[in-house]
Amino acid sequence: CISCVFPMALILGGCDQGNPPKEVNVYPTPQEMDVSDKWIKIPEKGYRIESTETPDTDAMNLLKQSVPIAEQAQQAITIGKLDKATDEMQRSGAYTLTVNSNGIHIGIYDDRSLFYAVQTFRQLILEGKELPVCLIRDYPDIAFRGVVEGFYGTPWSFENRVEQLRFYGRMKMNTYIFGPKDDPYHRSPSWRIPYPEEQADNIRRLVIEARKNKVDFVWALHPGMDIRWNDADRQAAIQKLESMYGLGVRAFAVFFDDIEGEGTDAYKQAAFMNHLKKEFVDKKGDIQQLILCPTEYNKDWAKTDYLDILGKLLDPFIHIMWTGDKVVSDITCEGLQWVNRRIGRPCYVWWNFPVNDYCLAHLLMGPVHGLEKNTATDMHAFVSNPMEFAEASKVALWSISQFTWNMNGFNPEEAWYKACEALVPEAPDAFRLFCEHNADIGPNTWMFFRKESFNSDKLLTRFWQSLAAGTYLEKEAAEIINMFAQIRKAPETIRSSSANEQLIKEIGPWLTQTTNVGEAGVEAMKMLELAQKKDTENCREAYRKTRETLETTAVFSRPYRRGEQDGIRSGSQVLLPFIRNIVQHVENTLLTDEKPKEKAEVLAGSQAFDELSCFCEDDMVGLTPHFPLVTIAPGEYFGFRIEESKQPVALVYDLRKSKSKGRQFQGSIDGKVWFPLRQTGKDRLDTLRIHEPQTRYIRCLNKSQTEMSIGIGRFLVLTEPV
Ligand code: 14T
Repeated sequence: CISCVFPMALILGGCDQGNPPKEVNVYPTPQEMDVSDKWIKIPEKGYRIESTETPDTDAMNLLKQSVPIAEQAQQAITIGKLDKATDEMQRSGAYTLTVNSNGIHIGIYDDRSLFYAVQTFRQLILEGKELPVCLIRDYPDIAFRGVVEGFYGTPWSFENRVEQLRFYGRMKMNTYIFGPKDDPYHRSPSWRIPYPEEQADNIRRLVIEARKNKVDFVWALHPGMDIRWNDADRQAAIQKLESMYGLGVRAFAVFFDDIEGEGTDAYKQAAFMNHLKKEFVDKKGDIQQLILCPTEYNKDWAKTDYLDILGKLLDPFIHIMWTGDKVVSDITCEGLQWVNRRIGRPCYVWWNFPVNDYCLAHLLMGPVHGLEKNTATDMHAFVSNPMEFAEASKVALWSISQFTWNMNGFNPEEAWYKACEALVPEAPDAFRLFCEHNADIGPNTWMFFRKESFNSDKLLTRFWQSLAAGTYLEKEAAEIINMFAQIRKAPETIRSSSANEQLIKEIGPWLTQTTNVGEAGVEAMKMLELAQKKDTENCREAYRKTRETLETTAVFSRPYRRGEQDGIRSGSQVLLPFIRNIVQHVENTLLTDEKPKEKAEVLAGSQAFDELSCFCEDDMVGLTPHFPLVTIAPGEYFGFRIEESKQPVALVYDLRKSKSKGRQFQGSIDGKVWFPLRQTGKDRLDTLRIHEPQTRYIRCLNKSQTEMSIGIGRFLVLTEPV
C-alpha cells in the first residue's frame, strides 16, 4: 500500500494489534515521498557503506550517529550519483532515498545532497530501531535559502550563531549572510580595518561550523556611507575581502542600503562591483556567491533609473537583493516580476520578517504569511532578516525553511504549529499560546500588519458584540475567563519546563508581560460578572483591581533599552483592546461615576490633516502613524489633546524626511498659550521629557518661512495616570 504525501504528518494506516499508528515526519516536506505501511528493523550489525563517490565526511559522521556502520554488515547503504536525473534534480542538495528490506540507496547530486539525505534519514528512524519502507525524491525549490543577519541592534553572539548554523543544516537551509548593522567592521567608517584577532578567530570558527552544515557563510561589507570612488578605496575593499578570505570566507556581499550622498551612485556602484568580480572573485576561482544590496532596494524607493543601470551594467554573476514593494512587505509574484524586468535577472529576496528593529516593543512570533507560491523561478534566493533574538526567531525561520524548500507543501498555520513544538517540545501548547498573543507588530511606518490572537478573536468578538447589544453570554464568559487564566499560566509553564535557556532569556520580558495581560483579563471578567449582578460595591473593588493590573502592563510597556521608547507589548492587538472595552462597558453601565470626562483629540492646524487620527492606550496618547508625507505651510501645525485622566511624561517622535530646523515641538496647558518643549531634538527620532505636568496639548509647528513635508512614523506622549 502506497500512501500519498500529506504535508503535515503522515499517519500510517492500520493499527496492527492495537498499536498506535507510526508517524513519519520529515521537515521540510519532501517534494515526493512514498511511504508504505511496512516497517523494517534496522539490522543489529548495522550497514556497510558502498559508494561510487567519496562520500562527504560531515554527512558520513552524521550517518554514523544515526545507525551502526560496520564493514562486515550484511546490508548495505549504497551511495551513487543520481541516475535517471531529470532537470530539476540537477541542483545542489537534490537527493533520492530508498529504504527497503534489501537495504538503503541514496542518490546524490553533490555533497550537500548526501548531507540532506542523511538529515531526512535521521527523521525517518523510529526510536532508533525501525525504518519505514519508502521512496523519497527531493530537491529545493529555491537554490539559496537562509538568513541575513542584517538588523539594527545587538548583533547575535558567537554561541547564537553556532546554534543557528546547526539549525540551518537540519532545516536544509544553505545560506547565512553576516551583515549586522551594529558590527563596526562591517560598516562605515571601520569597514576598511581587518577584525581584531579574537573576533577574526570567531569568524574563522563560524566558517568551519557553516561548512560542516553545508551552509555558505556570506560576509557582507557596508561601505556606502563614506566610500570614495577611487583606487585607494577599491584597494581597501579588496584587502578587506582578502582578509576575510584568509579566515575561510568564500562568499561575499556588498550592502548599499540606508545611505545618502556619493555612495548611492548606480554607475559607481556597478563599476565597483564589477571590479571586485574581475579582480577578486575571478582571480580566486572558488567564490560561491557575490551579492549586492542596492540603495533602492524596494519598489517604494525605486523611483529613478537606478535599478535599470545596475541591471544593464552589473556582471551577471552578481545578484541583486530586494525587499519587495516596501521595506517591509509581502512577497508577490507581480512584485518580483516588476523588479526582475528592471535588473535583468531573478532577484535575491531579502525578506524583512521576523526582524523587529522597527517595532522593538513587539516580538514577531506568529505564522509566516504573505509569501506567494509559484514564485520559485522569480527568485534566485530567499533570505530572512530575523530579530536580534536568535532563538525566538526560529519560529519564523522554521516556516521559511519549509517555504523555500517546497513551496507547494508549505502551509503557514501547520508550519507554525510544528515550529512551536520543535522549539519548545516540553510545553508546546503553552508556547503556542504565548506565540499566538505575541504576533502583533503594532502601528508602524510600513503599515505592515500581522494577525495576533487569531485562535481567540472570534470568541472575544462574539462576546463583545452581544454585550454591546445588551446580552451577556454566560457560557462564553466562562470560556473567556478560562482562556485568560491559560494565558496567565503559560509563561510560567514555559519558564519551568523549557531547556532552552537562551530562548527564555530572550523572551523573558514578554513572558512577564503576557502573564500581566492574562491577569488583567481574568480581573476584568470577574468585574464584569459582578456588574452583571449589579453588585456595585464588589464591582467597584474589582474595577480598581482591573485598572491596577492594566497599569502594571502599561508600566511594563515603558522605555527599556538603548533609550528606545517602545517597552514591551503583548496581547496588544486583540486582548488588551478587549479588556479596555470591558472596563469602558462597566464605566458606562454600572460605575458611571468612574467614567473619564474627556477624550483625546487630533489638533489639526490645517485642513489638509483630516486624515490624521488619534490612538490612546493606558500609557500613551498619540497620532496614528501616517506614512504618506503631510505638507505643513509656515505657521501650520499638527498635534493632539491629551485626556484629563492622563499626565504626559515624555514626547516620543519618529518623523520621516523631517529636519529639526524650522520645526518646533510645543506644549500647552490651555491650548492657547504655547511653550517650546525643548529647543532642539534629533532630526528623525528622539524622546523629549515633558517637565510641565499640567500639559494637555502637544503640537509640531512649522516655524520656518517655507513649506515642510513630514512623514509621521510616531508622534505620541507617554503618560502616567493623574
Ligand atoms: F538592506 C535592506 F534590504 C534593508 O532592509 N535594510 C534595513 C535593515 O537593516 C533593517 O533591519 C530593515 C528593517 O527595519 O530595514 C532597513 O532599515 C531601515 C529602513 C528604513 F526605511 C531603517 C530605517 C529606515 F527608515
